[in-house]
Order: sequence, then structure tokens, then C-alpha cells
Amino acid sequence: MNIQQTDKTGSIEIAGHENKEARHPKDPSAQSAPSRLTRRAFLRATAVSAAALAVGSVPASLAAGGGGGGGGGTVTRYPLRIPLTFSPSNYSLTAAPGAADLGGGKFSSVLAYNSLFPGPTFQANKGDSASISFTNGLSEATTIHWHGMIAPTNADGQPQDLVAPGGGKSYQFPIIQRACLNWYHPHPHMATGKQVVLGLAGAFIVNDAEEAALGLPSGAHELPLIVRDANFDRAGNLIYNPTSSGYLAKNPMVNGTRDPYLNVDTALYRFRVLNGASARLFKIALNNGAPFTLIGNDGGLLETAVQVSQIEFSPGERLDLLVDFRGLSVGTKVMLQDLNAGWNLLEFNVTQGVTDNYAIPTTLSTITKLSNPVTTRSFSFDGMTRINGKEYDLNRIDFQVPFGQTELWRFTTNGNAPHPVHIHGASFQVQSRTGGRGVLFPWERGWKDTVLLNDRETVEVLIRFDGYRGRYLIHCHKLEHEDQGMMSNFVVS
Ligand SMILES: [Cu+2]
Repeated sequence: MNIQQTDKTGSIEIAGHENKEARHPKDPSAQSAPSRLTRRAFLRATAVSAAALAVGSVPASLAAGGGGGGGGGTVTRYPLRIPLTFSPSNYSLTAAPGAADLGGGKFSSVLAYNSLFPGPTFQANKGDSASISFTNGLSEATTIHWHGMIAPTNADGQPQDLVAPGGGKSYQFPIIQRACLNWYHPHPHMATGKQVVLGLAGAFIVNDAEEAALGLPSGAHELPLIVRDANFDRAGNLIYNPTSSGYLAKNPMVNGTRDPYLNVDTALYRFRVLNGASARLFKIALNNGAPFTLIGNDGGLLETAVQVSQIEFSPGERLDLLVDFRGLSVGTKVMLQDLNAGWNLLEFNVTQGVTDNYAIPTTLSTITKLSNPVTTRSFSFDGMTRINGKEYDLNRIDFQVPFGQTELWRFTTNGNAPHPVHIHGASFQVQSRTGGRGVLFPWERGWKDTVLLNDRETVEVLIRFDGYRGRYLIHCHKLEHEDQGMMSNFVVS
């Protein structure tokens, strides 16, 4: 099969071409995370490379993995990086500038957790505890938000709880939720997009007994796939050059690898997929027309497996997919594609014949439906900067939510979508979508913490906060909208 590389097509023009500063960052202090930056200054100050965020002479360090050649059509492909996996119990994590091989053996400056790009994958069981000792080796403040984890306010990594440059914080929380793929990333107001895009993100997998009993593909047949886009300067360093409407970059990356391939067996694989982009919607499909078997999403397993041939998902959303290579002969190549941009994301090379008779269970889980909401709240995602007419204020609490009661939350927009709506502190169940696409999709069943609100749409969800009392956030997960103020504090009490 002759795969045509298409990653230069379908990309969206970045206005402003602000990356001169990024190539020659003269004044790193000008790039530091300001707490009182205006929106105009946000755009002016954010064209930046990772090198600009070095503290003094923090040495660049080398990311694991990568390198080597690889076959595959007309484009040189590189082995997909598989992030290393660790327990989050008594783990030390440092954010700092580093260097990563994005494929091909050439190192690019990035921001990295423990010199890994993407960051280490955490894996824990329900009932375990996370205890992470964090050190900020950046030249600006940051936090770590555990996206999808139900964590108490003081461990949720909110913008109010900044960790200063050179400082540290202990993030401790019990793992109280069902099995799912979550992730972690910075959440400092007005600097989240920059820090995430320059490299600070990693997967956090929760397992439980219900999932284990299904005997799903595991070991070498279970992999996280963090899909995102990226822009580079002439030297190949990752840069952040957003516009106010979003960072839509010109190159796809999976697990921090450009043009990746993965050698696979004739087996069933489980891929835990995260849209780790700042603003881009991906519409994934396999180029051989085979469907994915969708078994889960943000909040874990669905009730039943469903076959889908295309899935469009937004920043922050996760998918749990089974891909069946069992009927294919050794030598076959299958491409995971993004139909929105016309990109080839990841090439699967079937290289080894094995016997795999695993039968996908028809019933995966039982999900208790939320019902009978006591309150309805409406949230209008206005422009690129406001919710219900207000820009984010760190110190303002916009509403109070009673603990343990089911509410209906309604999301509307008057333009500038997509707005991926994300809520901290609880998962929700999507009830309806009217206007716009007008339907709910199979990957929106079950439990979610991020839902795509697209043009002209109204989306309703049921939500109940039964983890913790305390301050949480609702915000747009297009990181440029979030950084410009499309975020709101509330208190569960
Ligand atoms: Cu938005």
C-alpha cells in the first residue's frame, strides 16, 4: 500500500505568524505567566517556545524512546512512542523544559514532566491513593489538574492554587471512581494553552474489578494514544502561536511522535484515545473501512459495545476502542486517519501472526441513570471569552450547587464554537442535543466530563456532585477560550 502523506494539507492558516519571537526568545521573563494579563497581551505574549520557559540554566534533558527509522509508503515513519507507566503512589514529578525526539532522532525543545514527552502514564486501581510530590521547574507558575479524576478542591490543580517557579506541591487524593482513562495537565489561568501545547500532559488510567473481569486486551495489546496537533519553528522546536480562536496547528502527533507507526500482531487491540489538542476536533477512522468497537469514553465503560466507523471528538474527550487486526495477513498496513484535516495519524503494520480468540463481551457494565433533576441551570458560552456574559475572575464564585442532588445543566452558544464543555468535580450523563448536529452519538453515552457544544447546539446533561464539597470549575476546553476567560467557579456545598 502506498500511503500518501497528507499532513501538509487540510491545515488551517494561523493568523499573525508570531513565531519570530519564538525562534529567538530574547526575554524569557516577558513570557512568564502573568496573573493580570489583558486579553490583547495574551495573544501578544503567547507566541513562545519551550526554551523561553527555562529557569536560569536548567539543562535540557532527553526524553525516552523515539528514534530509529521505519517503513511505510512515501513518508518516513517513526516508531510510536509508548509512554512509560508508573504508580501515582509516592511519585515525584517535575515540570521543566527538556528536549524530546519527536521521531527521526532530532531533538526538539519542549516542556516535559520528568523529561518525558508525553508525561509518564499513571496507572492505579480504584481504592488506591495518588500521592504526587510536584516540583515546578518552569520559569512561570503552573498547576496540575487531574482531568476526569474526582479530587478534592485542594488537589484539583485549579488556577487559584498556583505553584510558583521553583516551588512545589503535594497532590494527594484517593481514587474513588470507576475504571477509565483520565489525564493530567497544567491549569494556570491564561497560560494553560501554552504549557499544554508545549508538552505538559500525560495519561492517568484507573482500573477496577468490573473492568478486569472482562479480560479485555492488555499488555502489549493495550496502548494509550494521545492525539494532538503541533507547530514547529525552523529548527523543529515545538512552538505555541495561537490566535484568539484557537491553536490549530499544521502537523499531527500521536504520543509525541510525528508520522508514527506501530507494529501489531494479528490480534484484538485496545486503544485508549485522548484528544490532547488545544482546539482541534479530530474525526478518526480506519482507512480499510473497518469499524472501531467502542467500549468506553471519558467516564469508563459503556453498558454495551457498539461498532462505529467514524468518531469526531473534541479536546479533552477520551475514547476506549477495540481494533481488530485478526482477519488481516502479515504485511498489511492500516492507517488511522483524521477525516477532518485529511491527516494520516498512525500507521499499523501487521507484522506477526498470533492466535487470539477473545470474544468481545456484549454487556460491559451497568450504569445507573441519573434522573429527576431538582434544578435547571443554563450556561451560555458567549464569544470566545465569556460564560453567561462574564469573563473568568479567580476570586468570584458564580453559583452554589447542593451536594448529592441531581441537576440539569443546559449549554448553549451564540457562536465561535466548537466549545468542548468540561466540568471538574463530577461526571455527567448527556441527555440531549438540539440544533446543530441534532443527535447524541454512541461515544456520548454513559459517563462524561467533557462534551462538545458545536455551532447552534443546545446540549443538556444531568450531573450530581457526590464526591466532595468545595470549589470547582466549568469551562470551555478549547484552551485559548479557557485562557481568555471562558471559565466559571462554583461551589458544591
Ligand atoms: Cu470555547
